Amino acid sequence: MTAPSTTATVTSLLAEIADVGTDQWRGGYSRPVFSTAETDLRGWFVEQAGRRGLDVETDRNGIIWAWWDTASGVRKDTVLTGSHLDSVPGGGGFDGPLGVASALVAVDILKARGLRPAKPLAIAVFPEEEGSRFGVACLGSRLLTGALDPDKARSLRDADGNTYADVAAAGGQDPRFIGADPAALAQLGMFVELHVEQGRGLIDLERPVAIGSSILGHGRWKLSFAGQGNHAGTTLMAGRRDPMVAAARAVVAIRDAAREHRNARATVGRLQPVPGGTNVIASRVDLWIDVRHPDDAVTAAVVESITCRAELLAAEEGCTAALTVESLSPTVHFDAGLRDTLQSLLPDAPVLDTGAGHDAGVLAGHLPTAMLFVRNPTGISHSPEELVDDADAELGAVALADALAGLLNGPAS
Ligand code: HGY
Ligand code: MN
Ligand code: MN
Repeated sequence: MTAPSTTATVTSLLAEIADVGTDQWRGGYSRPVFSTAETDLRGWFVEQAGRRGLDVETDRNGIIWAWWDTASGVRKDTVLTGSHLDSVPGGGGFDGPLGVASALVAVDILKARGLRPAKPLAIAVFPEEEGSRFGVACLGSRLLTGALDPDKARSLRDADGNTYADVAAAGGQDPRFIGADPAALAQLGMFVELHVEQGRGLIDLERPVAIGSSILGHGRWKLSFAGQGNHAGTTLMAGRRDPMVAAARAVVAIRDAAREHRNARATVGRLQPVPGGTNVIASRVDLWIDVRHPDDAVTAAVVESITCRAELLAAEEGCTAALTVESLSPTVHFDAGLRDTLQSLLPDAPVLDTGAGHDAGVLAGHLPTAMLFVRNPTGISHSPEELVDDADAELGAVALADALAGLLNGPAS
């Protein structure tokens, strides 16, 4: 792996956006799609890509494409890389932006090496990968691939009740034209996404970079408890139908349901009482559940168990419970051929699975897809404690450049 002769490094690029979307209350970053912060990051990427002579365009789904075209200008068999710029609330600075910054530096490295790609190279920035604003993970790549119905997307609402359609329109994206884009997919030959590792695999293996093998199946459900809202002071405890008590019991029951299956994970990270007053017994409480397991049938069994427990404890509290699915992603195994090619190009990189979802998991159903992971010395993610050491960040970009070089001049997929 030869280091680049350009000035930009992954660390210097990430330093340029280090102040964008900082969250003083939660810590870390809050960069929801169509927020000022995320819009600023998109502008930053467009400027960086333009500075590298890439041909930049934003499509009708809000995906930004930065093209390094061949002399012919024909966009076929493209080697695609990239990631996302949006974050979870109070997230780290590497989940998403590391893959985007590494892609820019990989282009610098390949240009510095004098590469004349035999196929086009493109960097994509996918919007709303986290699903933090509108609830559906990988919204941009799901629209691109037709995995998300455009009408459903247009009607998704954020916590303030704003629809995706209205927010997109205000952000300059015409919501009438979102939806499957087979012409865009037809230009692509393969996708390699570099991402910060969201776990401890590379810490334990003492390696800086890994190749991805699979993504754990995962889904999101909304569980709503309805009861009787009332005054906190004039309502005796006997006879209350308090959905907050039902929800609190459900959070423990959800943990217990996951514990019954080895390797299952179930998380409640978000709970919203309505109306949410200190001196008010809630009339409704919504909570969201993230369930994951390598076997999709086990994920379904955990959700079934949660449903039964929720209905039972709701009845005991004089409330009702309703569960609705928000998004579902089956376990994805990356393309074995592409994974093997990456192993031959990066012989020092071990192969790791991941429990985190990615746009690569969505695209994997449509073209050969792979991932590279860069060591995170804290092993923590979706938190301000997420970290990548400077040296590993640069090694990740060089590994991506080596992988892309091999793929750009390899056989057509
Ligand atoms: O939730 C996930 O697994 C990913 O970080 N969006
Ligand atoms: Mn991510
Ligand atoms: Mn994430």
